[in-house]
Amino acid sequence: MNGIYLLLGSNLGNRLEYLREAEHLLIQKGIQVIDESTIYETKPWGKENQGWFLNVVLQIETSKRPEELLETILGIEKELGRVRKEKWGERSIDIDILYFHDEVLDTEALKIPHPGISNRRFTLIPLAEMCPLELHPITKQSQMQMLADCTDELDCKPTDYKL
Ligand code: PH2
Ligand code: MG
Ligand code: MG
Repeated sequence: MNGIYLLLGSNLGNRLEYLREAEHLLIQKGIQVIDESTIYETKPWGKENQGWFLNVVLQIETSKRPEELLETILGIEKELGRVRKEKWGERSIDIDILYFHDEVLDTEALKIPHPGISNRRFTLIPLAEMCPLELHPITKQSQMQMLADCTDELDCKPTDYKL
């Protein structure tokens, strides 16, 4: 995997505005956004009775280490008023680190690559759009291969929204 990829998601309030604010704050904190996927409207995964999400993947560049990047992200989630109630529950903004080049980290606070990638269409579809041939650093599968093998069938619809 060549690059750092983040997944942004929102299913509360003005979802598009939360994604835009999150990108704006990332840039304000010195993180460069070098590519972005289509924005998708996606059926909630893991817990059904909540609103649909908007999801987008950003490719970024930063001189920060992964732990520092996580600190920045948690600060932005807080700034945008995220309240953590339950696992997989609704949220105004969620920012997850999917890949950090070929780095593998497994601590309580931070797991990279994100352990959910291979079974979530809302993550694999934008990744397959942006970097279809890049390999997962552990399984060595491409994003395209992972999408083809994925058994998740939840809707993930492209939108015309722009960040
Ligand atoms: N995030 C979750 C749980 N479920 N479902 C969709 N469609 N999109 C998400 O971003 C999402 C989810 C946990 O962070
Ligand atoms: Mg998440
Ligand atoms: Mg998260």
